[in-house]
Amino acid sequence: MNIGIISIFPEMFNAITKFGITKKAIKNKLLKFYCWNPRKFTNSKNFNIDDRPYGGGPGMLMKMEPLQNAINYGKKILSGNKKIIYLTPQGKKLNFNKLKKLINIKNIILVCGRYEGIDERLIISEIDEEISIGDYILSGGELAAMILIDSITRFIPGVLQHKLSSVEDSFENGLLDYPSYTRPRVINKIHVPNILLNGNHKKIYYWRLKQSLGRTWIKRPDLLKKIKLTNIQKNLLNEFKNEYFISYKEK
Ligand code: 4HQ
Repeated sequence: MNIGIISIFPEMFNAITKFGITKKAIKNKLLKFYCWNPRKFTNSKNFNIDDRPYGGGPGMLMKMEPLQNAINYGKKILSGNKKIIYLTPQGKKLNFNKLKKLINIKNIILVCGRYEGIDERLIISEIDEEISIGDYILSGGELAAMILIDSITRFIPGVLQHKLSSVEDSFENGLLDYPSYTRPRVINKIHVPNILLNGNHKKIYYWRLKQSLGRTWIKRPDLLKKIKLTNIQKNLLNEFKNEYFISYKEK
């Protein structure tokens, strides 16, 4: 997968290219990363990339021409199917399903806006899709782009060594993760659940699935409404609920 960034702050992307799984994916050539700075694609003599909005009002807009030139340059370099994405609160909300669709695209170009945004005509003529990371305002599209890149990289085959089974992987089954523990066995008088110490993998598997279901039911009931549970899952969740109500009565 190739990802091209259009941004006037390319150094910000060191946060993903120099650390962690994303760095490793680039090193192993599973992800190829490009960055094009609109400032290098200006024809004006003072390298202006912003200008005042027609009609007045506060703030500046990114000019169309440098962005357009940078996008065209990127399109020339990348071969194969492409999608030009603009990060904006106007876009469709990024989620698991969206990422799964994007992973099939060979080249993604992410346009990062600054200031009050970009000239509307760039959206009309160049942008294939608008994506938002949430209902709040950032000071630029860069952080949003990095969130998209970080989360999509985890889906690239070969990036995660421990390919989790579909039941265990959170969100693959639409559920939250089960609780996890590492040494020591007791911290602040809180014990690691005994079942995890017995080495009975079948029991552990069902315990974890039950915890996943229970947690989702408590913390994100909205997620539970979106999926169809198997009979086994329904039974496990009922067990969880009964135990939960019993422990509630005891308190
Ligand atoms: N911005 N999800 C304004 C966002 C944003 C978001 C990016 C702020 C674009 C011009 N992007 N610039 N929320 O708030 O993606």
